[in-house]
Amino acid sequence: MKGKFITIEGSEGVGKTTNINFIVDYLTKHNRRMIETREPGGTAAAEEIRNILLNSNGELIPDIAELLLFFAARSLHLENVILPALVAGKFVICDRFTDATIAYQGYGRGFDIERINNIAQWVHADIQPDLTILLDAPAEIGMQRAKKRGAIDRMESEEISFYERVREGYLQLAEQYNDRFVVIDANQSLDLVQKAIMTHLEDLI
Ligand code: Z5A
Repeated sequence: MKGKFITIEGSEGVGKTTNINFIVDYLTKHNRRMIETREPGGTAAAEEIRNILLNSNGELIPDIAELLLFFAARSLHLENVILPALVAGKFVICDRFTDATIAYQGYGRGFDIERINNIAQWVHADIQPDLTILLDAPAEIGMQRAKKRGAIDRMESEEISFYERVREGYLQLAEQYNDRFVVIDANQSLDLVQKAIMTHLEDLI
């Protein structure tokens, strides 16, 4: 792969969207070719799956269906968008990837992590991000920020303890894969968050 795969992770409301805009601006100023994309989503069919996952219109989505839908969307996204961009030498800036499945479906819902890793291996073999930026903040801070935006979706309707487990899961992943993860305190000012992100981008480019 000639390109670089950058993923942005964190519990809800930690500032992923805000900081992805910053990363895109930074890489544009440095004349890097890139695509910006997200999970679940990134292709027409994967966006339909996103819609099912986030707005099920009251229909029960069993946890196993949720897990498999995230991976189905990921497979579509990888084949149609991520891999072609990486092969073409572009930077891929992706809002969430498999670390989110381990944090949310593994630590959050309680699925066996080994089993999730086996499905991940099946879906994307050895494709891993070159850099994963984990924006870390206490769950209640992220929830307060997210709620200010208005209506909440199905995945945003859990108890706070769920998002606390998700945060803990992310921190464990960051420790386990410290060769590609950087953890940034998302509870500090946006200016400081972006200075920290810039340092890691400089290293990467
Ligand atoms: N999910 C899953 O379960 N399993 C998977 O495998 C995958 C996903 C891939 C969709 O994700 C849901 O799917 C998500 C996880 C699950 N559900 N949850 N919960 P998403 O990424 O599309 O949605 P999200 O996690 O809910 O992201 P978000 O709520 O859109 O938040 P964000 O993008 O991280 O935050 P933001 O919109 O940039 O910022 C929120 C507000 O905070 C905004 O007003 C900012 O101006 C403000 N902000 C940001 N940074 C700061 C600082 N530093 N200080 C003060 N204010 C700030």
